[in-house]
Amino acid sequence: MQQFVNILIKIWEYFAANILTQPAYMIGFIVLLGYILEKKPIYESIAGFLKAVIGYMILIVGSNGLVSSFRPILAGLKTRFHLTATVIDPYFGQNAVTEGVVKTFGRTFGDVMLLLLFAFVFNILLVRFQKYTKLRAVFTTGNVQVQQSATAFWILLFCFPKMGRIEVLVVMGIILGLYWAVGSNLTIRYTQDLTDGGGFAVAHQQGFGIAFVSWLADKFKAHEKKVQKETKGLEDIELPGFLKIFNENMVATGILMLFFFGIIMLVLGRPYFNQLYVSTKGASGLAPNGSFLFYILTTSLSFAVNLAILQLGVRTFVGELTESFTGISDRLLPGSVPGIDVAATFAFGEPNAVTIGFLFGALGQFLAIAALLVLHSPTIIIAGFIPLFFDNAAFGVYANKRAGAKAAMLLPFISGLIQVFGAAFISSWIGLSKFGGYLGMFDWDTVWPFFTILMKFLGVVGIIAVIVILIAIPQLEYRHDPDNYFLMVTDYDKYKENMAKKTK
Ligand code: ASC
Repeated sequence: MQQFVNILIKIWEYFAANILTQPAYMIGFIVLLGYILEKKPIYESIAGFLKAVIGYMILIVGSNGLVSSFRPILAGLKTRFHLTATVIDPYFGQNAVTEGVVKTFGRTFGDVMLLLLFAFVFNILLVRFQKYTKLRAVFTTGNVQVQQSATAFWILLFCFPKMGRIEVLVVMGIILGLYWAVGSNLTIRYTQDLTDGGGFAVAHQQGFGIAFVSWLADKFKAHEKKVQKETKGLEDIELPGFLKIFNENMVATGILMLFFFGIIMLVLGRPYFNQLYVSTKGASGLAPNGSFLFYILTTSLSFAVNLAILQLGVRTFVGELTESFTGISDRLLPGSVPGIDVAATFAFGEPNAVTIGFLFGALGQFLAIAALLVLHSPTIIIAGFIPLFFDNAAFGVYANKRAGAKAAMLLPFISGLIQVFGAAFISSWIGLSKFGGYLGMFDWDTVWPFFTILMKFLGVVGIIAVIVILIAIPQLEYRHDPDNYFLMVTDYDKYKENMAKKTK
C-alpha cells in the first residue's frame, strides 16, 4: 500500500514539475488530447502539439524579455532611494511566502503544491458539473497557480493559525478552486467579444478585474451616449502633422517607452546599471565602458521588440488551441473553454491600447505611491513590472474595445491607484510586507483582501460566506441571460446573431 502511494506521489511530482506548472506543455498536451479525441491523424495531432508548445514558448520569450528588462529598473528605485519597501510582483510575493512561512507559522512550503493539485482538480469538477455550477472555464496557467497557491496558503494561515494541515488543504483547495473557476468564467463574455469568438477565457490574476473594468467601460459608454458624445477608439484617432508617426504601433510604443523608462533610468543613474552588470555577471546592466545613451535606447526600444514577439507567440498557438479544444468540449468537458495567460489578449484589439493601458496604470500607481510617502504610510509599495504591465495593459485593451480611448486611459489609471492602496493594506495587515514582496496583481489587491477580512473577522462563518459568494456569482451571471450564457461558448456565431438582434 505504502509503496503504491509513493509511486502515485512520484507521478504527481513529475506531472506537477514538468507539465502542470509549465503552461507551454500544459497547453500542448491539451491540444494533443483535443485532436486525439477528434480522431485526427496522429501526425496532425503531433504537429498541433508542437505548434502549440512552440507558440507558447515564443510568448514566454516575449513575456520574460519584458520582465527581465524592466523589473530591475522599477525595483531599482527601492535601492536608489534607500526605501524599505514592499515590491508588488508575483515572484517577489512568492519568495516572501517561502521565506516567511516557516518563521511566521512554523509550516513548510511543501503543502503549497498539494494545495495546487486539490484546487485544480476541484476546478475541473466544477466545470464537469456545469449543469449545476454554471462554470465554464478550466484554469491552465500553472506558473501563476503556484504563486496564488502560496499566497492563499499564507492568507488562510493568517486567518486560522491553529488550523490543522488537512483542514487547510481542504478549505483552501475549495476556495482557490472556486476562485479559479469563477474568476476565469467571469472573463468569458468579454473575451469572446474582444477576440470575436476566440474560444478561450483569461486564467491569470485579474479575472474579477477584467469583468469589473469591462462592466465600468459599458457604463461609461452608456453615459457618453446619453450626453450624445461620440466614443472614439484609440484606432479612430487621427493625429495631425508630425504626430502622425504615433499611428504606427511600434513607433508609438518605442517613443513612449523611451520617454518613460528614459526618465527613470536617468534618475537611477549610470552607476546603478554598472552595479547591476557586476551583480548579474554581465547578464544585464551596463558594461563599465558602455554608452549610457545607447543602453537607454536599446532597453527602451526592446519593449516594442518583446511585445511583437509576445504577439507572434499568441497568434501561433491560439488557433490550434481553439480548433483542438472542441475535442475536449465535445467529449470530456461539455460547454467549456480553456483559461489561458492574460498576455494572449494583447494580440487582439487595438495594439496601442496595450501601451496606453500600461502608461496610465503607471500614472495611477506612481500617484498612489507618492500619497503613501506623503502620508507616512508604514508600508511603502514599489511598483513591480508584472502588475503594472500585465493587469493594466489588459484593462486598456478591454476598455478600448468596449468604450474607446477615454475609457482606455481612465480605467487603467484607477486600477493603478487601487493596486497600490490595496496591496499596501493587505501586505502589511497579513504580515507579508516584512518579507519584502507581495503578489500584487489586481484581484489580489481587491477580491482577496475582502475574503481575508471576512475570514479573519467571522471565522468559520467567513469561510462559508466566501464559498457562498463564489458559488453565487456564476448563478447570477447565468440568470442575467440564460439563453445566451452557454451559447457564447458552444456556438459563437449564433450568439452574435442573438446579441445583434437584442441591440437593434
Ligand atoms: C504573471 C506572472 C508571470 C507573468 C506572465 C505573463 O503574473 O507570474 O510570469 O504574469 O504570466 O505572460
